[in-house]
Amino acid sequence: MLRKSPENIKTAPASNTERVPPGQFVTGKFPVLTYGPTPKVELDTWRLRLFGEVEKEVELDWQDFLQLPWSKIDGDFHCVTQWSALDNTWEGVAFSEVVKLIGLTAVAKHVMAHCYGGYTTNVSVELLMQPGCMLAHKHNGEELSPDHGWPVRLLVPMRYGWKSAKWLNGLELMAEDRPGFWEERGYHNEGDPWKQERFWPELTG
Ligand SMILES: Nc1nc2c(c(=O)[nH]1)N[C@H]1C(S)=C(S)[C@@H](COP(=O)(O)O)O[C@H]1N2
Ligand SMILES: [Mo]
Repeated sequence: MLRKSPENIKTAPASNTERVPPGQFVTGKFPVLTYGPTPKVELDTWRLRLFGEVEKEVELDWQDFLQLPWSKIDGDFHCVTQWSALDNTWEGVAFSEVVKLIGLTAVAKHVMAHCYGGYTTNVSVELLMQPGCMLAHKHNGEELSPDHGWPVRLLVPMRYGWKSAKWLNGLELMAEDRPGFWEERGYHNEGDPWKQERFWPELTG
């Protein structure tokens, strides 16, 4: 399950090195990568829980979510299994807009994303506040398909894809960092594709 040695990772074609992080290969498709089955989510029972180190805990239903300010971003998507899908557009609600609803306590420094199906992943508040990080509902002009996280996935374009949690149903603000599903199982805590932060440093040497 764990791919460890950087020696085994071929570098991307030279012409793409500015767009494509080292060790990645461009695919024209948008593959599905999920651990386990696609959970069944329905809009009338969909909820997004915003909790933890916040001034006000909030639970959004679908109508609440639709009323938040929406934005659109362009971005590339890099999976740690080495495929990169370039030129995606995403539409949804910026994490920074969600923060306006809940307010952060002084010690809120980390976020655990929670999903239908039980998947989790951790990201820093500092990173999520950057432009491009959003709760996405549309990909390339269309609603996400069920396999890609419908109705809402987290999108963290500057990290490997496993940080972009599908079927998002909670954001937990935390004072201390905690590893999510893959971060507990050998994936790097940060996951910056430009630094090839694929696996725990102790696995790659
Ligand atoms: N809930 C959930 N989110 C998830 C995953 C998952 O297994 N469950 N897989 C992650 C991984 S490893 C990647 S690369 C991307 C893939 O997104 P895609 O299936 O839309 O291409 O989703 C991420 N988000
Ligand atoms: Mo991935």
